[in-house]
Amino acid sequence: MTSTPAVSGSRTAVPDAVGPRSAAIMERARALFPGGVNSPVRAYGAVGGEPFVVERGEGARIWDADGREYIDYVLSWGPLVLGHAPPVVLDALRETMQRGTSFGMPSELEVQLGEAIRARMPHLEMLRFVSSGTEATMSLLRLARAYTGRDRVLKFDGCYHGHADSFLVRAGSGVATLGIPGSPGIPRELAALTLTAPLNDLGATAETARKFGGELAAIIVEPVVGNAGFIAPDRDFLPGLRALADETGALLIFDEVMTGYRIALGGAHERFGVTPDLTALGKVIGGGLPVAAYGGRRDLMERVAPSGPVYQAGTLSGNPLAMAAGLATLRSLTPVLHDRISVRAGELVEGLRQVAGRHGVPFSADHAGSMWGFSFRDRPPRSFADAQQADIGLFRRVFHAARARGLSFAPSAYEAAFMSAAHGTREVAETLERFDDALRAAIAA
Ligand code: HOZ
Repeated sequence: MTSTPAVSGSRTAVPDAVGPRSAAIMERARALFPGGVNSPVRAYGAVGGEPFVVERGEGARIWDADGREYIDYVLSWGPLVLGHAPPVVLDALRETMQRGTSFGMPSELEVQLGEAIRARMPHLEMLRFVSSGTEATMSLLRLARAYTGRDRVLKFDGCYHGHADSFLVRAGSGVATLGIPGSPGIPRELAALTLTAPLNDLGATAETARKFGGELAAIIVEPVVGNAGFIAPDRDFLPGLRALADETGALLIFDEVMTGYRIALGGAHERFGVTPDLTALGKVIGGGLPVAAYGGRRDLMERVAPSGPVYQAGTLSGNPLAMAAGLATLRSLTPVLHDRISVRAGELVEGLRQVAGRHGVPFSADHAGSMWGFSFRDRPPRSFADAQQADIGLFRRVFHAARARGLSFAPSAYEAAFMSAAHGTREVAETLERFDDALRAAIAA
């Protein structure tokens, strides 16, 4: 696959230095963890230089180990829709932990969070809590294979569905960011069962789906893509996938780990009017603690153990602290609040467009609810190939110039950004000012 090489030794690999405490902690981290990190994109492989080490967060802002402040648009890669350390979540955690931190037995909190999710997403007739998005998508694929008796899965170039073997083929997120091959360590026979098609290309998708129709267990997609940068679906794309799944007998899976409670409170089903058979959720439903879920049609979910034979289990699944954080988050995220965050995301995106327009650089930015992204190309990308044609060198320079001015963006052109309830008009205005200055510096560099 075409990919962006990791930066090393180039001019852009010498960005503004991090502070001495961050540098010292990262040196110790590198002796412990591969690349000094516990998830690859954080290592700055795509932008060069060194990550700052976060000390604390509050509202829309984070502070690093050297006391530098940043307006944060990473927001823990999506979960923090209320911002950092929201009192409502901290209170729920404090109250819950007095009664114990984990039981590995049924608790009412699981039922409450499950009911809260189903109230917004009624097509999740049954669900199962797990601890990460990877677990959710991996379990869904097993279920789809078991239900259909078929082995192949169709995914889209640049979509990332976690790091299970079957999904690391032409994947987005860290795989695209670091430009590493999609599947070392994955048996060739297994990778061969994963088919891919270009995003927003129904013709190519239909050709592949029909060619392998009788062998296709599932079609899986991020309804709004957040792992190849931000890519919105064409109007007919998701309905087209629904029709293709129906035609071939494959199950349609929406990976809403990023989009859930971001593009609409009811997710893609509400926003686009397309109902998947199965859905993966994560991030927001855990309010910053490790929670994910998978669910969908009752007749499918009843195949999951112990109701059915498809096995999946987890010691910390339904953990009370994680459930409490998720529940506090979802209860706070009213339609009014969701709309307010979405409007603010729209204001930011529009402001960034105007700033970039004044500097005369190719730029596009877009949002769906509180999920957003920008790209240094004239038109919004419609596919991973489009995203790869953006000016990545300019992205790297802007990233570092923005960081030096107190803006925290994901260190990769292939990740979406997020907005929270804590980002007010003041944060938007400060962001636009800092971005303007950063863009000026990056263009001059
Ligand atoms: N791969 C996730 C973002 N799409 C998480 C990255 C991280 O936590 O470092």
